[in-house]
Amino acid sequence: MKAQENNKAIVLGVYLNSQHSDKAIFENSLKELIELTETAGLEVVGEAIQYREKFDSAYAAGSGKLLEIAEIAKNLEAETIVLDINLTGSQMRNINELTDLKVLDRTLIILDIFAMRAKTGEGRLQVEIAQLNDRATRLVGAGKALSRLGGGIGTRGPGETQLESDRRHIQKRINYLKGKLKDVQKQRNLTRTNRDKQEIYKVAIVGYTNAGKSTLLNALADSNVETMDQVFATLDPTARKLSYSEIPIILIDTVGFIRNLPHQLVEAFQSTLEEVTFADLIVQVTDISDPEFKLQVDIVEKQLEALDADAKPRIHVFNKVEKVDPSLVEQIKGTNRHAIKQIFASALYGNGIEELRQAIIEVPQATMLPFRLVVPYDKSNIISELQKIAVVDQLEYQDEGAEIVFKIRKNDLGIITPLLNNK
Ligand SMILES: Nc1nc2c(ncn2[C@@H]2O[C@H](COP(=O)(O)OP(=O)(O)OP(=O)(O)O)[C@@H](O)[C@H]2O)c(=O)[nH]1
Ligand SMILES: [Mg+2]
Repeated sequence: MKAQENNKAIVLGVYLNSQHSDKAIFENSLKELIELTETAGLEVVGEAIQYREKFDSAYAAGSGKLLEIAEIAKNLEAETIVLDINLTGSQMRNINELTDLKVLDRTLIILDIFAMRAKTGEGRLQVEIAQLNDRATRLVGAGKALSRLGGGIGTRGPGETQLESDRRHIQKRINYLKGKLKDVQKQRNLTRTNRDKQEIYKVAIVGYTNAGKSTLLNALADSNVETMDQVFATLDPTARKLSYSEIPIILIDTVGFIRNLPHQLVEAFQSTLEEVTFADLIVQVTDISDPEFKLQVDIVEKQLEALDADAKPRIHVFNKVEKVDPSLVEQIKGTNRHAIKQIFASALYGNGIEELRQAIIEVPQATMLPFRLVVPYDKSNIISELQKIAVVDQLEYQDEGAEIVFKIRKNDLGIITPLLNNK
């Protein structure tokens, strides 16, 4: 039998007495890192916390603690250590030389999950750029530590040759990939311009990873986008039409947010995240059953600010409501001052979905103007023109002409004014 690659890991969190005011937040971050590590395909066989005043410049953690972990790792046959700190290249090398363990951090783990999940050409290009940028910043001092990671985690994506090459080589490859990405993005921009021309209302579904965004999209669009009980199931923005709406509305599923999202990923995924920047309405999804949901709301809030999307009209969906005590719902009501509306929903079981659909439809309609006209029969082309751009509520044929009751978007006033004057 072929020897299995060792994928056992120990996770280490370093608690800074000076920086971490809230221990629960620190512990949850560590818990999340363990889940991320397992998602990336490692088996977490041990976890450790070290309390310190500040990070050690050479090792991040204390060398004594690291040696202790190296010993435990030997007993548990683990070959990898994952730290909940972002390490510099030389810290990685030092830890590697001290412990003889493969060294990973939160950023490398997240980058690896993204590399695993990226399915489209655009997604793959974006992840590879992020990985190369990450590698370039750690190159100084990393020595062979980076290349000694070997196959598997931390190296999925760009091949071995890039690992060994210098910064300039990496930069050349980044530029090449960025060029290719530009070509792919032209197509996305074209699609967006077309939607803009047709004045299709765009709704971006955003939220923490695993909040239920794709499940919600499926419920609203009767679609079948992949959902998983795992982080970062969705990387590519997927667009679907909102069902049961007279006016065309496009829902766009987006990549989930997470605390300490590596900035290289935010930069590389800029074009994907632009779907949020260009949206007319934001549907913010929060998993209310997560004990940490308030922190998740804060993180999403910050990301929306960074994307310049925090002033857009917003509906806040508190999802997985069937899992929580109704008293929690009472507590939360009216707490998001950014949102036009808060809706308590269960995307999986359908609660709140119709309320949400109506709320989404009402936003563009609120900026629509109502009209009532009687169109003489010799001008009936006006009716067919109106049917193209308006929401027709009523059409009745009377003696003097056709009576039409309709709503149009304010932006379309320019189109219909000549029609009306010409009547
Ligand atoms: N109990 C319950 N589970 C839900 C609900 N909505 C979604 N889920 C589950 O939550 C998990 C994550 O759902 P997704 O829709 O994939 O979440 P997402 O926000 O798209 O996640 P990423 O794309 O990974 O960021 C899946 O296992 C869903 O079945 C809900 O209302 N109640
Ligand atoms: Mg998803």
